[in-house]
Amino acid sequence: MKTIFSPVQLAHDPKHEISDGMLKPAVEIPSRAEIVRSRILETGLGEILPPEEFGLDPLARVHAADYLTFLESFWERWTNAGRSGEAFPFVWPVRELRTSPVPDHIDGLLGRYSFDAGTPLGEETWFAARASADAALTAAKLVAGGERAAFALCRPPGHHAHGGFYGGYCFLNNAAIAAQWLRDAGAEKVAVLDVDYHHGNGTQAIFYDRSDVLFLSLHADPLEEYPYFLGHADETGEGAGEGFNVNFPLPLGTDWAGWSTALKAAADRISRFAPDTLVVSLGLDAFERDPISKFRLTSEDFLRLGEELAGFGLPTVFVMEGGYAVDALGVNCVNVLSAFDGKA
Ligand code: SP5
Ligand code: ZN
Repeated sequence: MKTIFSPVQLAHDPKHEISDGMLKPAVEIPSRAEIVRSRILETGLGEILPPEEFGLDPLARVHAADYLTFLESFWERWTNAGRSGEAFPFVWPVRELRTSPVPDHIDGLLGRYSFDAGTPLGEETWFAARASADAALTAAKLVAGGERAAFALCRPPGHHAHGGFYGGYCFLNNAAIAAQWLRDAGAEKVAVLDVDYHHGNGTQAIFYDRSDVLFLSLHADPLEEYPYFLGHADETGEGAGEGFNVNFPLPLGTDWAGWSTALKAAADRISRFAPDTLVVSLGLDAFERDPISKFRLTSEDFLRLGEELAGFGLPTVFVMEGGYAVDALGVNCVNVLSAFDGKA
């Protein structure tokens, strides 16, 4: 299958993140994309094409206009405030605090438009995030045009980004943007299956009240794992979307046996929904040696995942999400894609 990737995506190059309550080296780094790109070339998965530029309109179908303006103007505001380097929010409008009026001060803005301190925002972030979203849109367009599947080598990732705030290394929700674009291009029903180790809180929230986009997520139980505040099994959708959100929170330590049981249940739900197109939020951080995760999938299990996904028999847009065992990320990611191609 074809891969979509732009070197502009490498320009977002964070040095640190705040996680585990401490300032730590960033894990969502440019080499993640480079190793996947090398593995694609090495294995001959298919052509690697640059994204088309889609402009702001498809982003604005998913994200709030004021949020996009914040991301676009962030660096100017940050430097005008005398700041330099990567930015971290440190105060948020939780519970009784107000989200409006939106503050004028940069520190207020950072808190208003984020949900964690683990996601550094820098000079090039906006450009890299846009290129990443363009990669997802280009892959969606290829599939809408008749390709069986396409791979958006997205980075920065997207599934933690909500309509109006960033977090979890994510700024623009690439999978949601692709799913919405597919709807707008004529697909009546789209399913988004999120196999990243972490719950896809942003994607869930974006489609929570809708029945035209089915969201399913296999992830570590939020009682024990990031993002902690969304991803429970009782989140089933609301209003018209009731029954169109399906979470599979799984215990830490889950291996292929437990994970694939949930995958089968997800497959059944997708089959009943009968979507025109499937978007896979392809996180590879369920891997046994992932440095920030606690599932036990092996590199061979990612081959099985690719085969299972091919078995759904759907036009499929793969959108890369997390995965931080950089040395193995190329093999694991391309294992899914090549096994899919082998069975498709
Ligand atoms: C896209 C994606 O996978 N985002 C994940 C964001 C997770 N950020 C919080 C990381 C907390 C890591 N805790 C590791 C504990 C073992 N050292
Ligand atoms: Zn993840």
